[in-house]
Amino acid sequence: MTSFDALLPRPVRVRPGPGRCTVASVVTATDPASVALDPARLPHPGAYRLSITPDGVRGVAADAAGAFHACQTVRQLLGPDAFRAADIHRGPWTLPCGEIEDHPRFGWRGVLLDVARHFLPKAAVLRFLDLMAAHKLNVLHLHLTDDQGWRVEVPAYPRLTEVGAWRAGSWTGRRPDGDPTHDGRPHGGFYSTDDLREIVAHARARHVTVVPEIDVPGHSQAAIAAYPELGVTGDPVPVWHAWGVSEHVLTPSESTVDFYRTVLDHVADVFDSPVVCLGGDEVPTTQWHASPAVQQRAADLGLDSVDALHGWFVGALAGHLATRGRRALGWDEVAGALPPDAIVASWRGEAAGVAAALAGHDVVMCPEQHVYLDHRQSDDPDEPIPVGYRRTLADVYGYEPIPAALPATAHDRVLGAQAQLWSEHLDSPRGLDYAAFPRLAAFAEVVWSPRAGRDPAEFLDRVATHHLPRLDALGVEYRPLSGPHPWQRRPGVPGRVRADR
Ligand code: TNX
Repeated sequence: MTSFDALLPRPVRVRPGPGRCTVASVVTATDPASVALDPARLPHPGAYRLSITPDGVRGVAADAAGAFHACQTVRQLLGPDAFRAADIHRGPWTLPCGEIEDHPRFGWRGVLLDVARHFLPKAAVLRFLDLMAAHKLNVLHLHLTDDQGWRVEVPAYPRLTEVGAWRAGSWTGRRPDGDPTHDGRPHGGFYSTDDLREIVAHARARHVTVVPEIDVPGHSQAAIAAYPELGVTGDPVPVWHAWGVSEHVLTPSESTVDFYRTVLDHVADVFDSPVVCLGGDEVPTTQWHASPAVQQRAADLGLDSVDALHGWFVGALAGHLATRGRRALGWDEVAGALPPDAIVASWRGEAAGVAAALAGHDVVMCPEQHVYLDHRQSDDPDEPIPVGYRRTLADVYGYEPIPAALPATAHDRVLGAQAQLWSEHLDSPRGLDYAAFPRLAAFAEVVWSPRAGRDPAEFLDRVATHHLPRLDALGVEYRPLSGPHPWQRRPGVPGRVRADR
């Protein structure tokens, strides 16, 4: 029998009462239409209240998202079987009586899915949205383009997906005695416009915003493979199969910027998100420095150096997004070049986020030392492809999105935080489940629940007792709390471990 102690993320306030309430079915108990909207009484976006008595369930919400959150809470209170699609007609279903008052701590409760390094089939994206919604997460940042793949069909430029979506091998399956750069196993895939519209609609129905990312002017080798004239040399290059940062970056010509204006027009047509990410991270400028044409371009634009073309490029496209009524989001490298209303994603630690917030930007905190869920979960030698900083479930639970160095006057610049699932090593929905869960449950509580009252021991116990059975019912292949599971081992595949901080 479930109690309010089972809820994850933990609500703002609970007052358990006596008895239980019997409900006819999971479907009727979790129908948002049974939740009254009363924004005057609940001014906090996404807020809801539940009152459960033996006579029934009454819900009040600030808005449609709040009504949806109320239903997610009721679903958890019904018990893990409420997450089994086949069990919805099995009863009787009962709920613990009492009152719940709840609202999110942050408005941006994000997850980045890198569908560029390894393609994630559409069905897996839809399922991931269901899992996000069950955890009250509300922003899916879709990293759609990179050196290793271009995943969004653009009608004006068919080669982006005909060529750019496919590569000759990947990093994941390579053998210690084989080619060090790839495994010779072709990989690829892309989303059609209809697929993306379906993903957006599925997300919208779950109160999740899908923020698309078109990464420029680095991380662009797949686009250059499709259209070599987008590159600096004009020479043909393959879609990249290695992991790292490719030297093949976009050339900052007017025609390349125009190409991307057309791409972004299409993206703005397909995605309803008010925010579009332009990337801007990790841009090697070696090719620019070596090119007289690029040097001339920098001079013509009145820039001090070719390095300044990095910010200029992203700024030009941010300006274009503004003409389409969209706000730009950029990785912290380009913070200085973004328009004032742009959002900065602080990934290289917290300092960049603090600086951007003090400069007047809204920020999303996603420091790689804390919330990169592609990074290893322990130092166990059996941990699948051990990369990055070690971050355990308890570590993620201990993350605090408001940087200690940020003055209180700027706290409201922190829109929230974002967990990141880069996929250099995550080549299937199963691998993704393993990296994401249960750490994403810890992250969900970090961004939803009040900071006060966090108790790591209680949380780990709640995960083990109440949340893993829910994930089991949902068919999530999470990493066991006891340690890495042998089926996820990749013997011999070397990782890149970083000194823990
Ligand atoms: C850094 S976060 C990257 C990604 C990699 C990731 C691997 C960011 C803006 N850039 O391109 O996939 O590290 O953890």
